[in-house]
Formats: sequence, structure tokens, C-alpha cells
Amino acid sequence: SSSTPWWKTAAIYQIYPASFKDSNGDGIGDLPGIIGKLDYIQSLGVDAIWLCPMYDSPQHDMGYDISDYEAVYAPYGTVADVETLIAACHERGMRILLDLVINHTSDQHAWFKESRSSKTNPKRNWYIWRPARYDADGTRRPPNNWRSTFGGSAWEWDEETQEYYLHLFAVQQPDLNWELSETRVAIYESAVEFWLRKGIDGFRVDTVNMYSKPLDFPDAPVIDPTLDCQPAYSLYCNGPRIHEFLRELGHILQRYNAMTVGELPHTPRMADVLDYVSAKQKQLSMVFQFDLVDIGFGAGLRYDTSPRNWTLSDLRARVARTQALVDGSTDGWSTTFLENHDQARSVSRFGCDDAVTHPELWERSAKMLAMFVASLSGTLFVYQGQEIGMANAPADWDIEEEYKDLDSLNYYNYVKEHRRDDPGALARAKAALAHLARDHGRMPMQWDATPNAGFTTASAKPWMRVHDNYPTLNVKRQVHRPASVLAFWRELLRVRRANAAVFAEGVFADTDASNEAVFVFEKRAVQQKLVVALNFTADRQVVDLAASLGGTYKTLLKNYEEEPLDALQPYEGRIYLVQ
Ligand code: TEU
Ligand code: CA
Repeated sequence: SSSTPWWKTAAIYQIYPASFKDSNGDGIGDLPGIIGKLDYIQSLGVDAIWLCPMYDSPQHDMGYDISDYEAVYAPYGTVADVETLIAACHERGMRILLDLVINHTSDQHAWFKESRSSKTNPKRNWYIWRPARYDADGTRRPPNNWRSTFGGSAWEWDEETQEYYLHLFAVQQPDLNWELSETRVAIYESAVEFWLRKGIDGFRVDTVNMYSKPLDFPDAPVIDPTLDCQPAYSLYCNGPRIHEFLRELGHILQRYNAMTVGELPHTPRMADVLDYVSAKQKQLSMVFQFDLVDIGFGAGLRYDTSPRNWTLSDLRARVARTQALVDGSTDGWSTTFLENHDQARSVSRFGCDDAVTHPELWERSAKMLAMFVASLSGTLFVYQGQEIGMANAPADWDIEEEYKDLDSLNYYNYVKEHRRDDPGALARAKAALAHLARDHGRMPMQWDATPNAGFTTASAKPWMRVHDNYPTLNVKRQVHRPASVLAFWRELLRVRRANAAVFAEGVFADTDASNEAVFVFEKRAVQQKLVVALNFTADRQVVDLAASLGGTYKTLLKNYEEEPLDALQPYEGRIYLVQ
């Protein structure tokens, strides 16, 4: 209907500027590179793009450490290039979202430089400063035991002014103090309205549930006694004033009719999620919930885990829990996604990623996972390279040499230093990172089979190494081949759009929650239903689809020719429409 917002049934393509396309041979992707590929993006059939941070930044955390909200990181281009990109998207009938990172700034932002300059500076309280605690013997300790997301204490001592500042992420990412209305107004003016006035259509909102801290800063319970500081998500996520702040931000966004997708980690209760996205609350349009992609991570340190440490029954329980928000029983909305710049590649986590020696299994599993994510309800997000089945870095790549993410490297160095007595520790850390590191999603986009995969010029040194498999796995090889992963995604997005009521808004039901090999689920709409059958294993599985398919049905999508109702081949997937 005319009152349905554009974004509910949309597919949105996420771009990581450093790794998408380099236009000038410096080895770093850039805005002109993106502009030159907009026809390709449009040809996929997506409605919008989300551009990861392109703001000025010292790049300790790939631009999530912003030193100036109103300027662009010079290697990416200029503000004028962003204006050109906005216009070029709109000319093609696509919308554009920017990334809004307002939990913290860079320590090189002018606001923080002032704040740390003295205790009496007018911007001192724009960040979160606290005195030390002292033990009886005079040992200095941080205000509490919180651990930062990237390791070590969440508090950094400032020699100059003899206080600690809070950083939930890297040391170079001090948390803003949202308690002060003066600070909030400055954030809205600089980070939010500066770009809304340029005509963007909305924001992906970073760490949207962390702005309101409990002001007594309680210690986190000790969940791992071997760590000197503790994960404290449940204390700083979803804090006391968070919804007041987001309603305030919402007033501004509504003036521009801007759409928002908030990043909502560590929020397991669906009632809490609904508070952010309920239409009558007027806070966010939708959120990213991490229930599904967090599967297989460790509870204390995220990478304290082993590869493929998940079960299908756990995965389907996470799907069922999150789909309940978008089944029409609430006035809220959410997303469906398997990849982003913080995740390893989905074919490596859930399928077969060996495109060179097992091309058939790789291709089938990439298509099966595409059917999986696209047939769930919610706004669909596709991450660059996912549409061609890009894979994790080879497991034998040297971590210290090739990985760039501070999260990976901090973890690796922590294990090296603190677990010397445990002979297997380093090998386990390597295996976990080879499977789950954020680096895997950040490798250069593979455009063709020329040196450097067409990401940059042949003689350039790309900022991150190009995957060894690029001669086999690249856009050029797939773009005109009807059986390719890329062609499959285009058809899938077309079919999803044509049947949006059941694909994007249908009611999910699992058919056999304890099955550890095959995931068969239904999606119901008023007139029709989907039956989606997915084999998550590399073996043939016996199934009984006839029971679910009663009535007239047709096959909308599949990744094998034959379609017997009593068996699924390795990584086979089918989507049936039942009327
Ligand atoms: O991520 C925030 C977040 O909570 C996590 O998903 C985080 O990436 C993960 O737990 C770390 O291993 C956002 C951005 O997406 C991420 O790239 C940034 O590093 C982070 O915020 C800090 O701005
Ligand atoms: Ca460049």
C-alpha cells in the first residue's frame, strides 16, 4: 500500500570503501571507484546502498574512529565526491545511507583534543572522565573492571590531567558523554544534519544501544577469572536514558524522512529490541540483531572458540527467535543478513569455500546460503562480494603479515603474551581467526582475473592482500554466465521483489527444529506460502517434502536440476511457492 515505507521490502547493498574499487592506483578503494561501479550495483536489483565510514579519520579502526564528521578521508576523496555519489545514486533510482558513528569519536577529533587539554576546559565533560581507584598499597586502578571490545581495560589513563577516560572500543576511540545536552546538540548538528542536508536517505547507526551508560559504573561480574578485566555488555548496552536519546535523535530524522538501521548487539530479549523499532516509538526504522551471526563465538573473549563450533538446531533457534519480531505480531521491523564488514564470509562459516578445488560445492553452497538469507523476513542486506561467493583468506596466510584489523591483532598478541604456558593456545587462536576474523570481509573486491583482481592497478600494492582464488572467483567470470552465483543473486532479488509479501513480510515457521542437517521452514502470507528446504551439509540427505507441499506448488528457485521430493543433494536448496 502507499503507506508502506520503501525500506520494508528493500534489498540494500553494503559498500566498504577501502576495498571496493581503487580508481587511482594508490591501493586504496575510493569514492570515484564506487561511482564507476554504480551501474554494476544497480544491475543486481538492489534499492539502496549503505556506505561504511568515509569520514576523515586516522584509521585505527577503519574509519569508525572519526576525527571530523564534516570532512572526507583524503585517500577516499572529497565532500564533493560524496555529493556526486548521492546524485548518481538518485539518478539511478537508488537510495543511499551513510554510517553514523556517534558513540565515540577519534582521539584526534578537535572535541577530544580540547576535552583532554585540561580539567577546566569547557569540553572536559563532552567525554567520560573519572578519577582512579587506589588499593590499600597505593596501586592505581581504573574506575571499574570493564573490558573494551578490542581487549584490555575500557579505561585509559591520561598522565597530563591524572584521570581515566572511557573507551568501549579502541584506546583511540573515546566515548562521547551523551548526558550533556550541549554535546548531543553538537553531534546532531555535525554528524547528522550536515549530511541529511546533502540529501542522503538515512543512516546505518553504529552501536546504537551504547550511548547511555549507568552513571555509577558498576563492576562487571567476573565471568573469566583469567582475564584482568571483564566483558560488560549487559551493563553498558541498553542503558537508562537510551530511549530518551533516540527519541530526540528521531525528531531530527523525521524532519528529513530519513530511514535508520541501528546496530543492536548484545540484546537477546525481543521485548528490548522492540523498544527500539516499534513504529509508535519513532526511534529507529529497523535494527541489525546479531543472534544469527554471533553463533559459534566464545562467551568471554570472542575468538576463544574453534572453527564450525555451531549446530544447525542452535542456528534455527536463533532464526526463529529473531523472525518473531517481523511476523506481523508487532509494530516493529528488523533485518536479514549473513555478512557485513565485521563478519567472516558466510560460505566459509556455513558452506564450502573452496572455489578452486571444489568449485561445484562452493557454488552450490553460496546459492543455498543466498536462498536462506533472502527468504527470511525483514529488510535484506547484501555485503560486497557476497553476491559472487567471496571466501575467507586461506588458512595458511600469516596473521601478523596479512591481517590488518586491530581486533584480530590485539587478540592474537594477547594470546601470544598471556598464554605462553599453554602449548596449543597460539595454534587455536590462528584457527579461530582464520575462521572468524573481521579481516575476511575486508579483502579487496574481486572484479576480474587481472593482477590484483582488477581492484587496483597491476603494479599497485593493495592495502590488504587480494585472495589467492581471484583468477577463478571474480565478477567478470560470473557476470555473463547464467549458472553463476552472481546470476543467481540477481534472479533471487527479482523473485523476492515480485513476491515481497511472503519473502520479506511472511510469517516464519520452522518445520523440524531439532534436525541437525536439513533446515526446512515455511513462510506464510495471506494468499500463499513458501516452503524453503536447505541442506546445510556436504552429504546427501533424505527428506520428506511432499507433506509440506500439499496443494499446487511451483519451484521458484533451486541450485540443482533434479528435484526429487525425498532427498536433497550436498548444499542443495529449493524455494517453493505454494498456493
Ligand atoms: O561494531 C560494533 C560492535 O558491537 C561489534 O559488532 C563489533 O564489531 C565486534 O563485536 C568486534 O569484534 C561497530 C562497527 O561495525 C565496527 O566495525 C567498529 O569497529 C565498532 O562499531 C566500533 O566503532
Ligand atoms: Ca585510491
